[in-house]
Amino acid sequence: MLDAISSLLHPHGLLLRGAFHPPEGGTIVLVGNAGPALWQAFSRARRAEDRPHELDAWTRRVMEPVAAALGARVVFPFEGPPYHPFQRWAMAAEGVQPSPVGVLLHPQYGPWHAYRAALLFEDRLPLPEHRPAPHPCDSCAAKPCLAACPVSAFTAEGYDVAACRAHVRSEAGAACRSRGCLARHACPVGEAYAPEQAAFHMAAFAGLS
Ligand code: B12
Repeated sequence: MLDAISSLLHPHGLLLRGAFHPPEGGTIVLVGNAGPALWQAFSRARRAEDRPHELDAWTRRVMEPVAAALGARVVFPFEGPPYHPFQRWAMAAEGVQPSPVGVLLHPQYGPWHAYRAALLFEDRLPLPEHRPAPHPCDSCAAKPCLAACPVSAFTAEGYDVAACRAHVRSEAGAACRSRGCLARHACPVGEAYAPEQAAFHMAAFAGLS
């Protein structure tokens, strides 16, 4: 079944990120992206009339038929509030743990990955055993992510969203807008999104798209 799901996702640049059995029964399968494939597939199929939420609209268009073909329900990270707990699900589904700046760190992709949908199955699908990998942040003494933010938005008290967004929208925030979050870039793990994709996500975050 997992192979069948992966094959349906592949043409759209989407990955089966992991799956788990929630206590309430059934199976939750997480779908997401890492690497350049999602951006390539989305760029071919994007529609201007979907603005300002082009990626969300594309994700629905792609995932609803996939879910129907599999007899699953599909839910999305952008539905809410209240939001579906994608980060909690991700920690249960695959070897990711929070980085000091909040985004979940993947042992291979670093901070450069995201979740796009979850397929909810009523059945308890057989799943391969989960082999936990070491969390890269545990052996990262320097924690360059914490020092890289130009407005020190990441503190012991949490993430200062207002300071981050104001900076990204300002003239001084040009590097964050064009390259993507500098704290994520400071992470030594994983390969950053291409500038065009990074700029797209930052514009959406800053309300500039
Ligand atoms: C609201 C939201 C935001 C808000 C507020 C975020 C905030 N930190 O306060 C804004 C708009 C500011 C935002 C910004 C960004 N976001 Co955001 N956001 C969300 C959204 C839609 C809902 C989060 C939520 O409230 N969930 C509800 C709770 C109940 O869910 P939960 O999974 O149980 O939450 C648990 C985890 O979050 C965990 N947790 C989170 N951080 C930490 C840190 C520590 C130390 C620990 C122990 C636990 C922990 O604890 C929570 C309680 O159990 C999610 C999508 C989703 N549905 O989850 C994306 C999501 C979290 N965002 C994501 C991203 C990538 C970003 C940005 C980097 C986007 C960008 N600019 O490129 C930025 C920066 C975020 C940052 N550095 O923290 C990704 C994270 C992927 C990942 N690798 O982890 C998500 C999952 C969306 C996705 N499509 O994948 N975001």
